[in-house]
Amino acid sequence: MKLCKGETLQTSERSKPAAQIKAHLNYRVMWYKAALSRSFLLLAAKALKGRTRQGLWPLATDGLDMQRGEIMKATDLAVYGGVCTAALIFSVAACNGGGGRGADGKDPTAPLPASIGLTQLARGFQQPTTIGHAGDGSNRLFILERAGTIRIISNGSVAATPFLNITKLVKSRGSEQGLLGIAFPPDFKTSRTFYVNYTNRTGVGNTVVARFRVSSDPDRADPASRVELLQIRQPYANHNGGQLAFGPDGFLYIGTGDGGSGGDPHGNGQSTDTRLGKILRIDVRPATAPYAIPAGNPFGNEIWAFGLRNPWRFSFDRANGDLYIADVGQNEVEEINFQPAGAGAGANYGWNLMEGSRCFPRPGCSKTGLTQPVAEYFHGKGDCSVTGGYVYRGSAKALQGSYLYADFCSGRVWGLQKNGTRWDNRLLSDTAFPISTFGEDEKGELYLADYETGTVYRLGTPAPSVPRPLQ
Ligand SMILES: [Ca+2]
Repeated sequence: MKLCKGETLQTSERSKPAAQIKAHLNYRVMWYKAALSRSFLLLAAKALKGRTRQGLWPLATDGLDMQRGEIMKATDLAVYGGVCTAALIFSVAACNGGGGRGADGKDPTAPLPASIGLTQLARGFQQPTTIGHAGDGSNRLFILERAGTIRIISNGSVAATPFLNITKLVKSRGSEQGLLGIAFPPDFKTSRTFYVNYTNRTGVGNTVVARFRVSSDPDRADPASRVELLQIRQPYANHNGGQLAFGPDGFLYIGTGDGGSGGDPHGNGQSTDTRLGKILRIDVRPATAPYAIPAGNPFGNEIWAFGLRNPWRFSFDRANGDLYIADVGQNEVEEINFQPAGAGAGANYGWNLMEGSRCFPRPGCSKTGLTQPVAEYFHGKGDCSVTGGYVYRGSAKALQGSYLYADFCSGRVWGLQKNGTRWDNRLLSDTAFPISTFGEDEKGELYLADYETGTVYRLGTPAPSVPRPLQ
């Protein structure tokens, strides 16, 4: 285990998990409440949205006491945000887009689409956190459930027996805790190993990255094969990151949150002596045990990039290796960060000196040396917590080259696209559910998960409308 300095375990857990949506939303909308009648808003909520987010999991929690009181309906936030003036604002030009890369034919980019369609693939999952694939030709999807199980979708059917069940190892009491990430290495077909990220039952719930091996049955992992690669002490229950992904360099990348509470009280995001608030990069190839620090890591430790608050989801563009990091904001700003393939070692994404492109917690910071997001949006219109996605490389030509991402609270989905030095962005869908994660399959098709009902959808272009027959 390679603990960094400054990772002392704290007992003053200020952030509690239950009903986080209530405290989280209350914090952000209390001034709305003061100005507007609750009864009016609830009526308006029912009329306009009809959505509820009871007992759900806001990834942008901010260290308030989450234990007490009622669960707040997200309709409240949707309406408060809609009625009030906190308009969605992007730092990018909201225009039609078009052109872009693709001259080499490797990463074709279509103009930003006008919308997307969703087709239900499977349902019945319990709080799905991650959608992954093994890259072994089986085209199975692996759905992680927060409490600690992994279930397989094969040919559209959900296997009755879980691929893995580690609920006894996983602490999931806090709404941001649980089994949070999976990655299959490029050599999975021969190594039959894979990696998971979860919070364990030590302290408030430490972050663990562990390796498992598949049993003789390809649809069953061997729970006894577990090898723990690293463990990171968590001072608070929230902001655990959780994403795992192998980069085009073959190294394992790990997203970690700032340790939690609110405002990053220990300054973890800006410290290069802790693995909290980072994108980590380690070499897990068989010759190194439990892992090695790759040459080229900027600080000689696990850290690849820093200044992150809670990079719940990040992904590599399978066409070119570009890295997209969606970092969940504190009070006002959700952001998308970008690293071109081959660049970005040691990038500082600003937290907790900045929240998005704004100085935090007040104006007047020095932005020198800080990498600014390529896109951001403010809370409001129901938006409060970004769920990063993927650059679309599936079969729908209209979606090619668009980075698709969503907001957990509002259910809205956007497309983002780099066109030269400009980033174009467009709202593509306003779904009625909380989107906890996106996922790719082996062929590059994209999926997303409705956290509330446990439904997995496939993304594509909208089905053509059927003309109504003449009367
Ligand atoms: Ca930032």
